[in-house]
Amino acid sequence: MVKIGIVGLPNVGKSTLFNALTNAKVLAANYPFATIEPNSGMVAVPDERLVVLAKMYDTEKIVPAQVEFVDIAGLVKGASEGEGLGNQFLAHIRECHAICHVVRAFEDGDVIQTGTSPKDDIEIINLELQLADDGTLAKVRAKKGLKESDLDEIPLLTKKPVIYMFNVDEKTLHDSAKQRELSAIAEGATPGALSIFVNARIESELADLDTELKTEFLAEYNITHSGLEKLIKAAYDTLGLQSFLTAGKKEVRAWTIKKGATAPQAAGVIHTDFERGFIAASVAKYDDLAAFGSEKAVKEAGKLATVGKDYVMQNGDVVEFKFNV
Ligand SMILES: Nc1nc2c(ncn2[C@@H]2O[C@H](COP(=O)(O)OP(=O)(O)OP(=O)(O)O)[C@@H](O)[C@H]2O)c(=O)[nH]1
Ligand SMILES: [Mg+2]
Repeated sequence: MVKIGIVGLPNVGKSTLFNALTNAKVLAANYPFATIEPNSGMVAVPDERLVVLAKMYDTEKIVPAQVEFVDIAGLVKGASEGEGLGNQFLAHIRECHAICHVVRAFEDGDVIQTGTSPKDDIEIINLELQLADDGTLAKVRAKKGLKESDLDEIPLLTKKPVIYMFNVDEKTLHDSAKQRELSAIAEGATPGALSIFVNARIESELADLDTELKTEFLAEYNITHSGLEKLIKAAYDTLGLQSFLTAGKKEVRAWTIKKGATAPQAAGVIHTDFERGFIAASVAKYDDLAAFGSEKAVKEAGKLATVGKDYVMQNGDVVEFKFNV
């Protein structure tokens, strides 16, 4: 399962974002270091296709893909030397696949500001992550009998893909010039990193609502995609992930695989036996299913393909594997 660690300065809205993402109601408060113990929460990856397929296949059970989020204490300058609380919890971030770096970019005189500007704030955090990695490497090097190549195995923080999540006010949410400016700062700090823009407070206030109501309220703010959708999309893109689907009477389900994975590799995500005993797969495109209304109709239109072991999976493939075990 994909695991994403949330980092940033104190009081920038990390826990507020965490609550918006997971609806967990952890303490988010207007003082630095509100978070002490790390929070972790699992979230279903939003995927409307599952609902459509469940209707089509008359299925009760929908099993979405899941993502785990980890929220830790804010990091401060000097964290690597023990300043603040965040450093001791970086171990939790080390286990993550990607980092969500939350940067304050909202104006609110009532909320204590621990940083100075998005650019400086980002530099402080990235320097602390770098110093934490240096410390880890030094510790490992000090151990006798280790080869330099063993160092490649260490899960370094600075090697993880990072997504910059700018916590913005309503104005900035619709100010594309300002967003370009912030993206450029992120790009300067981490070339190739994706930037997303979320108003964590609005979204955390809507966290209780069911998806439909939430979508409606977000639309009132002219927000077309929730922070969760944006962050998960960015994470999947950065990590080179995609999903394929299985659908039947028993369940409709989304599975996460690497882009470029072959049919047997995809089968292996369901069960290692499926990969070993892979014979073929029958693949319908989700879009065809949605257009034709049923698997039968897709088949009659000649759009149900049987693929072999070299087939490279595509996003939205609805698959049935044939295998022997
Ligand atoms: N105006 C405004 N305030 C926000 C926003 N997001 C968070 N806040 C406020 O900022 C304060 C800090 O939020 P937290 O989510 O606790 O921040 P944190 O980054 O988890 O802080 P630590 O755990 O102390 O590191 C709270 O008072 C929030 O209500 C936002 O988008 N807009
Ligand atoms: Mg917090």
